[in-house]
Amino acid sequence: MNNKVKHDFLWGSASAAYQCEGGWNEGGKGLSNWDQFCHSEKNKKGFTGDVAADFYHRYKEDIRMAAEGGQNTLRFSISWTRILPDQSGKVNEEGVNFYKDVLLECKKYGITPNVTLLHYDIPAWLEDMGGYRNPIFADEFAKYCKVVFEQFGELIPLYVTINEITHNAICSYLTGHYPPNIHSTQALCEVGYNMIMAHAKAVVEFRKFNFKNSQVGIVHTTNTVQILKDTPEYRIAQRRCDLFKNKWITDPVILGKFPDDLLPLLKESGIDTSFVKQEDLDLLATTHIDFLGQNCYTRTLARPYREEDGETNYYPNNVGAGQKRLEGYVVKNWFTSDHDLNNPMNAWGREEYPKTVYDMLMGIKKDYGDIPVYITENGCAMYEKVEEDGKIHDQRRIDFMKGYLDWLVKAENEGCNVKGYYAWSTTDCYSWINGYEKRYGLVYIDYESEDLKRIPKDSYYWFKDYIKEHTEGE
Ligand code: BGP
Repeated sequence: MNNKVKHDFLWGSASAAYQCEGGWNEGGKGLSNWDQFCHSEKNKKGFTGDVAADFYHRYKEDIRMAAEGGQNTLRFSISWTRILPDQSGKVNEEGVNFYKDVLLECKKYGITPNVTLLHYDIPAWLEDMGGYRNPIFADEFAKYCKVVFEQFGELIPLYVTINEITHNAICSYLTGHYPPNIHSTQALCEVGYNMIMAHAKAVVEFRKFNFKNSQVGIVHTTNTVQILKDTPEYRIAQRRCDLFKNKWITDPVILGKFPDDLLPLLKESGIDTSFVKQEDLDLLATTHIDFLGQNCYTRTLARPYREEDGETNYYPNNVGAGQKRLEGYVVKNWFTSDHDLNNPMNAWGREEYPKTVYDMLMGIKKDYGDIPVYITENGCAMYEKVEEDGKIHDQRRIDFMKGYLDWLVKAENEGCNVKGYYAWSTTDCYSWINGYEKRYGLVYIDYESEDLKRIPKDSYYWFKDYIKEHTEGE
């Protein structure tokens, strides 16, 4: 073990259009579902992404700072409605030029762009037609992706179709705290299925271009599922939790088919699975991804479901310190989340468990062989403020990142095909529903200041040193 990753490892940080761009109604951009939701009375906290980190106007500064922080890659997303503002399909040149400028700026510093086509924000007009739940979503998404491939081609070497299908579908259609605020297990299944098909159809479009220097993948958030007791009941709960959290995404996108035990279990749970079409399954079987992006924050602990756990739901913590209930899931007759209270939790009730990155990478190797993997997000949520010396001393984030990164380096040294790591997030930004108090950035943003002043945190400098010390040939 040399404690270093290969010389061409990608080291960087990540963001998403709605969370960092701002400029919500500038440059010919159309309305997205998040613009619509945040401007409606359903937005109880009142925070919006209207300005966010103002990346739309300050991208040069942010890209320069990332490069100066030793990063050789950046992950960001394209806002669908900046490219196609309305249903007519007419391309918005101003939007295209904005992303071309961003890509040029990356090139200037030798930064490899890793670009997500859909990170939670879909057009408002499509949302009004049923959004992800309407099967036309898959075709509309593929049309938009085709335009992006045409416009940017090999300027983008790493294309991600969709960010976190599971989390997005669960929050939007099960818990219902994300737009369109629906709570229905039937809808959750339909939406998940349509998103997989949207991904598959986008991959079909991508392959038509025969790019030599661009690859396509998807970003999933794997929560490695573990159990605290090794009994047959716990192992059944573990498998069912793994199906619910991971395998219904990773199996179809990597192996081209849904797990054999999934549909029978859904039917047993009263789900009408008539939305599954043979022609879709045939198409899915022909698609494959070039790489897998894995967002990695924590693991999931599962235990057997009990009557008193109640109905299927996901309980997020969007309140932060003070909320008593820990983050977790109940899936009726499948499993319920378990908790190991000996481990540290963040203020939002999420377990911090660094070894999960190692367990996850080993699990992928076991189940899917040597598919290239990028850790597309990993980050530590904190309440933060500028200290008297004008700096942000985020030692807790440094300890968090060091924990996860040491396990990542170990996995790479032991033969896992992990090729990159992205800290969430490049700068502080909007956190879905939580607003701006929940910070993740390597760079602090003073939201009170007129010019949204950027201040690199201690973790920004620490990350730069870590990259140097842990890359071969540095
Ligand atoms: C992931 C999302 C990101 C980001 C992150 C932190 O699920 O892909 O967009 O938001 O989680 O989550 P949160 O802001 O809810 O704490």
